[in-house]
Amino acid sequence: MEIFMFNKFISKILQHQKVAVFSHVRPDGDCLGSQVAFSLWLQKNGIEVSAFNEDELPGNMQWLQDFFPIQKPSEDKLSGFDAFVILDGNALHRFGETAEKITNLGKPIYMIDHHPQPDDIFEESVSVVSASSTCELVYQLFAEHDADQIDEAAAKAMYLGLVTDTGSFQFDSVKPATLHAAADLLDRGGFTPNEITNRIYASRPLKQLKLLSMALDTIATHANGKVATIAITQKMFEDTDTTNEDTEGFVQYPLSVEGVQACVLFREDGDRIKLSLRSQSDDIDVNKWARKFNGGGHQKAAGAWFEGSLEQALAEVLKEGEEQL
Ligand SMILES: [Mn+2]
Repeated sequence: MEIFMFNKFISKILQHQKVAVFSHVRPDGDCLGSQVAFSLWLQKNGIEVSAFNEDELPGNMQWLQDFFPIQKPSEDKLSGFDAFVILDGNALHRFGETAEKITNLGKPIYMIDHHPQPDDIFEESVSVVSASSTCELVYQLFAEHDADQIDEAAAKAMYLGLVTDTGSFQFDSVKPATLHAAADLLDRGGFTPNEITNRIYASRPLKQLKLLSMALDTIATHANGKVATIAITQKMFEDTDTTNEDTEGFVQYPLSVEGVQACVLFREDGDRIKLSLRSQSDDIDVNKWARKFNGGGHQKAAGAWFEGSLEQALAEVLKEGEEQL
C-alpha cells in the first residue's frame, strides 16, 4: 500500500466548508464505522458535516449514533453542501434514491472504498481493492494526516468495521497492516476487543437463532463437495418472526463445511431470490459468477438478484457454478 495515498484527497477535501457523508443502503459495520470516523475527522479539521443513510441502522450498531448522528437524507436537506463523500461503495446507486440525485447538484463527489470497478465520476477517490475494509483505509487517512486525531469514538467506529468486514480477522484480506491498524485503534481508543464484539455478536435475539437453525438444515454440497448452498425461505421468516436483517453472517456457515471452496446463500424476497456468493479459493471468482446474474462484488464475496423461484435459482446458479469450476 502506498504511504501517501491520501495526500491529494486530504488537501482537496479540507478546502470545503460543508460536507455531506453517505454510507450505503442496508448498512453494515464497515460503511457505518467508516462514515462515523470520517465525519469525526472532517469535524476535527474545521468542516461542518452531516452524515446520511437511507436505511435504519442495525439494532446492534445503534450505539454509533452516540458518536455521530446519522440521518435519513432528503432532497431539501442536501442543499447547501459544497461537497459529498460516499464510503464503502463506488457507485451512487448503492447509496439510495436521494444519493443518486446528488450529481444534479453539480458539486464535487469524493469516494473511499475497497470494491472493484469504481465509477469515474469522482473529484478525488481512494479505491484499494486489496484493503480489508473501508475502515482500514479511513485509518490510513487519519494516520497520514495526524494520528493523534484518532479519539475513542473514531477508534471504536473504525475497529467495528475492521472486525465485521473481515469475519473477525479470519478472511484472507487481513494483512499485517490490518492488525497493526486494529492494535493502534485499541491503544488509542483505550478499549478491549470484546467491548465491540459483545455489542455486535453477543446480542442476538433468540428468534434469529431459530431462523439460523432452519437455514442450517438446508445446507447441501454440490460439485464433489466444493460448493455448498444454504436457503432461507419466506416461510422461515414468517415462522420465526424475523426479517432479512436477521440473516447477517449466515453465509459463513456453508463456507465452513470441510472441503467447501465456495458457497451461495439463496434468500426468497417476494418473487425474487437474493444471491450471496462467497469463495475462499483463488480458483473461484464469485464476482464473475455473480455477474452472470447481473450482480457483482469482490472475487471472494459478491451478490446478485435472480428473478424466479428458489428451485430455478438453485438449478441455474449451480449450473453456472459448475462451469466456473
Ligand atoms: Mn466494506
